Amino acid sequence: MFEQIERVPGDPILGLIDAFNQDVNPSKIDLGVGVYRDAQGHTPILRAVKEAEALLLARETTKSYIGSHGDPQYGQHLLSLVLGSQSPVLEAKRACATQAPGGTGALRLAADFIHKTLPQAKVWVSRPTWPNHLSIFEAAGVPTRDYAYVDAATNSLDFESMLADLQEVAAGDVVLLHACCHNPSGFDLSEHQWQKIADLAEDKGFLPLIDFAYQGFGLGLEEDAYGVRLLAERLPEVIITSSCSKNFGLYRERLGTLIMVAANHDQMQNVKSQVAVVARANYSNPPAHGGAIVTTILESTELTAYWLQELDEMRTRILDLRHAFVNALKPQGLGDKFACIAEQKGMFSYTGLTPEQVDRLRDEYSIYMVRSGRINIAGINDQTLPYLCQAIAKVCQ
Ligand code: PLP
Ligand code: TYF
Repeated sequence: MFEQIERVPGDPILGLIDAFNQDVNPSKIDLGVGVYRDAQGHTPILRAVKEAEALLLARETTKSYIGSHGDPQYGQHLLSLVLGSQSPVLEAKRACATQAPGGTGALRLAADFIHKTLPQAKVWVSRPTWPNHLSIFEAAGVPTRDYAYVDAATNSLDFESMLADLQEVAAGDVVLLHACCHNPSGFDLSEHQWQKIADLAEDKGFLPLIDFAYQGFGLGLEEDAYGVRLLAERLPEVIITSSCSKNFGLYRERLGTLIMVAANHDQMQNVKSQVAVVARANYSNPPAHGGAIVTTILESTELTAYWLQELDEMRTRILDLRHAFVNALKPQGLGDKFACIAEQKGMFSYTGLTPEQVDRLRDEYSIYMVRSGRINIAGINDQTLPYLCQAIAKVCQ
């Protein structure tokens, strides 16, 4: 039977990893996949994580199942981290958390939940968005539409067009928003713009699904949650998918959380019961180790202090690199063209480089990035910055 099966292309972002590894040029630079790197180009295990794992090794007494929603203590910690420890939403007991295998797993739970319980709903995604968003909804059988987000001509956020497109959203549809550090563009909504989105959601009756994959990588842990908290507090219903891959550096442990916010406690319990059904049909119970690490960190003042410091170091390294990059492009006469890089938030930037320029950077200079012109800022370091800027200047001539 397999003779009829066609080969399909792999993921274009993850495919860059293989292409980069095979390149023998010692000057090669990897600005592709969105993984944090330190000044030495490593993706380190955080000290808080290592110490939590040592404690877990000594303390752990069972490997039995943890239940479809995961560890309830972990869930409580994530609710506080995402919604705020003093959140009126938590006070009203109208939010619940389900531990999931990564932010991706949380998104798939959300997609399956929508398919199962809101079968009329379409999901609206930003144009552009993380390509896996489209794959996840397609796999779950949920139709998607898109709304304007980036103006390609000026490489900037086009909020007016975004609002205009969202006017077309039907009541009961779902609008997927990036909480912060928009992937791929790095263009985030201001507080004022979030308020406009909240007004529109109220007016139109759409359901926001907020993807929160980079909490702590933009302006800070609390600041990055502005839009999430505003919508959860103002609207009766919100879906949030959070990831611990980046902010705890737990990429391969697969740890994320689906947070469902309902109008009241009773409706939340109904929704929660449906999420359990969806989780059971997917993978039954989530993996426990990542959640146990995060719970151990957040229950220790000492480990929490280490974690907050390490997270801040990652965030400020990216921020410093953004400014260093724009400054290094100034002598090449490209300071203005790439000025937006200092303004964008998080790990990613849309550079405005064309697919042809991206191809030349790869073929002639062994510099790897997504063909859309997206770069992972954390892939830059002081040693590679001059070579990178010279190469960009050459392809922009
Ligand atoms: N959402 C966005 C926008 C992402 O960029 C990512 C990946 O990094 C994820 C969700 C999922 O992350 P993970 O499944 O690794 O937790
Ligand atoms: O956008 C990125 O680079 C990260 C990592 O299928 C990633 O979100 C990329 C592609 C993918 C899964 C994760």
